[in-house]
Parts: sequence; structure tokens; C-alpha cells
Amino acid sequence: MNKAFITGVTGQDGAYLSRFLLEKGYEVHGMQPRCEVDNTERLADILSHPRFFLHAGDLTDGGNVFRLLHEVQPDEIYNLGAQSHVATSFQIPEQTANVDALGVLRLLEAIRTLNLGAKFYQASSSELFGNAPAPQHEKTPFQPCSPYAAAKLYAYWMVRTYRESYGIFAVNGILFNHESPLRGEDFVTRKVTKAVAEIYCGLKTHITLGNLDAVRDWGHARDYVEGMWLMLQQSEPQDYILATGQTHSVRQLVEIAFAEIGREIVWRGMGPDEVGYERKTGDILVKIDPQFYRPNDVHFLCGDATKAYEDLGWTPKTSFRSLIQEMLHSDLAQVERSKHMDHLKEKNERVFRHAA
Ligand code: NAP
Ligand code: F7E
Repeated sequence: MNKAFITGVTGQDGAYLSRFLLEKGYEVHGMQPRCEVDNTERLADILSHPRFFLHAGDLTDGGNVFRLLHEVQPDEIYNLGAQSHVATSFQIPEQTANVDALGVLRLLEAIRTLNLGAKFYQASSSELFGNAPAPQHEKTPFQPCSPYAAAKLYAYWMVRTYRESYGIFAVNGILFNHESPLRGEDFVTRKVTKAVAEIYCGLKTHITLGNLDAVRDWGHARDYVEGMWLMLQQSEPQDYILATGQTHSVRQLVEIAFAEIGREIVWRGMGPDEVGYERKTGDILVKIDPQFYRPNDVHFLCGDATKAYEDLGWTPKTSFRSLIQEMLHSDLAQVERSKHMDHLKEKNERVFRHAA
């Protein structure tokens, strides 16, 4: 039986990859960072799976990384753990470097010194390209423009260095943005679908955003974890881009999500004074808050995944519209559930007050 070790198992990709590998018959071991609130929400349905194990750990603790890898002796290691929020990396650049750059070095050093022979997948990112000309492919020169991207660039080169110097099977999956109903709520796709669901249910009047003109190549996380696995099944370690080749701006994302609940958005004004209002009612549904602007932003990302298609047979299966529909419907169901719970709580409190 194949044994996989996943860092970042409690995150979006960790949750999809764990399910994917369990279905393939793997024994899955995940590194769970300590957290004051429960961080296993995304893993709820597999926590009691007989082949799924969680281990307390942290990528900033070298001793812990060595001990865990020594104990588990995995065949495949997927390093998905990271401080993954680009805007936040401007606020905590040192912590971002410790986890996203040095964390990778700790894993590679453990593989080398423990003589593990495990295959290693590194979650590299399209952020490495910064504002390099599109479409970006494996040979496009990198131009990182955030502390997050610079940390990931160090990790990228460490993977190549350990592969070329020590013959370790280590690969970089350079993945463009991928989303899902499990996406963190402070990434723009999920922020939009959650707010649209709340506006639909009358819990909110509008959403506040930053740069509406940023363009991204957005795919579905479920499709991308298959690509990660395929990279480790090759006979030679190589780096691959995973992307859809389709682009949308944040503005189009907003229009598509609101159209799903029957609201047509029209734009008025410029820069921080721009608003998005509903054509029919004139209600303002989108406002700008410069607090969501970044000190430096990546304007246009569009990936060319030809190499992944040719070598791995990988193609994305989910269109942007169906991704947004899936996320929105999941958020609508979630908002309805929490409204129902609030209603029950209120009713119980009324009964309790009456009885007292
Ligand atoms: P995510 O949802 O933010 O998950 C990140 C995971 O890293 C979480 O499980 C988090 O744990 C864990 N983590 C944070 N600090 C850690 C530490 N010090 N030690 C160990 N684990 C730590 O990110 P994702 O979207 O699943 O992305 C997975 C990976 O792919 C990340 O490396 C990200 O940078 C990279 N990536 C993502 C995309 C994308 O579009 N999603 C694209 C390219 C690359 P807690 O939350 O429990 O603290
Ligand atoms: O921003 C703009 C923002 O935070 C996308 C991570 O998974 O993908 C992700 O990084 C764009 C940016 O993702 C808001 O300025 C406007 O231009 O959803 P995001 P990201 O920065 O592209 C890459 C590939 C990774 O590797 C990362 O780990 O949307 N934007 N208004 C906003 N962004 C956010 N978060 N919030 C806003 O209100």
C-alpha cells in the first residue's frame, strides 16, 4: 500500500488531495498545525477513515519535520502547507518566508539526510510570474512581486537544486489559481460567492472589494489535485504548469456571481469611488475599499498547460461558470443552514425566557 504524507492537509487542496488519494487506496498521513479553533472542518467526512491519520506538526519546526518523516516513512510527500494569502504576506513577510521558503528546505533536508527515497511535490505558484507577459509557461522568466511570491521562488529553486544535486525525485507544480466551495473566505472568489449568498438571503446589503481589474486564470481545485498526483507518477521528475488557459477579471467574476441570483450589475465611477449597482433597482451592491488594494498586485495571469496535457494527459474539467455556480450554491446552502440555526436558537431563548 502506498503511503502519502501531506502538509497543509487542513487547507483547501489538502482536503481534496486526501480524498483523492484515499480513493486510490493510499494510506494518508497529514500534518496538522496547532490551532486554537478546530481546523479540521474541511476533513470532517474522512477524519474517521481507517487509512487517514493526522499528526501534530509545523513546517517552521525542523525537528518536528524530521521526526514525522522518520516515523511515517512515506512514499510520496505533498508539500501544500503555506501562509498562502498574498496580501497577508506583505504584513507578515518573515513568517511567510519561514513557512513557505524555509519549510521546503526543512522537508528536502529531511528527505536527503534520512535517505527516504520518497517522491516530493512542491506547491509552486503562478505568483512566481508576477507581471511577466502572458501566456505563462514553464520557460517564462519569473518576476515575483510579493513576499509570498519571493518565498515560493526560493522554494522552487531549492526543489530544483535538490533534484539536480542529490537525484531526489522532487517536482514543482506551478499551479494557477484554483478554487472550490472549500476555498478560504478571504480569497476573492469565495469572498464574492459568500457575499452574494448573504445578499440573496437578506443578511447583507453589499460587498466591499479592492482591485476589480485584476485578471486570473481560475480552475477547480478538484481537477488540480489529480495533476499533482500525476506529476509524481512519471518516470522522471519534471516541473509542470497546471492552468485552464481561460481568463476572467474580478469585475467579471462579480457580474457572473450576481447574475446567478438574477441581479444585473452596472458600473459607475472610477477607482476607489467606483460602485456596482443593480440595473433594475439602482441598489448599490458593490463598493470599493482601498484597504483591499495591495502594495503591488499581479495584473494578468493566464497559464499554458500544454506540457501537462502532452506528458500527463491532464486537462481541467470544470468551466469557470460551473465553478462559480458550485461555490455559490454551496454558500447559499450554508447561509440557509446558519439562518435556520439562528432561528432555532432565538426560538429556544424565547421559550427559556418565557419559562423563567
Ligand atoms: P490553504 O487553504 O491556505 O491551505 C494552507 C495550509 O497550510 C493549511 O492547512 C494551513 O493550516 C497550513 N499551514 C499554514 N502554516 C503552516 C505551518 N507553519 N506549518 C504547517 N502547515 C501550515 O491553501 P490551498 O489553497 O489549499 O493551497 C495549497 C498550497 O498550494 C499552498 O502552498 C499554496 O501556497 C499553494 N498554491 C495555491 C494555489 C491556489 O490557487 N489555491 C495556487 C498555487 C499555489 P491551518 O489553516 O490549519 O493553519
Ligand atoms: O486575489 C484581487 C486581488 O487573494 C485575486 C492564492 O491561492 O492564487 C491565490 O493568490 C485577485 C488579486 O488570490 C479583493 O488584488 C480584489 O489581484 O483571491 P486572491 P491571489 O492573490 O491570486 C495564487 C496562485 C496563489 O498561489 C496564492 O496562494 O483579486 N482582489 N478585491 C481581491 N482579493 C482578495 N483576496 N480580496 C478582495 O477583496
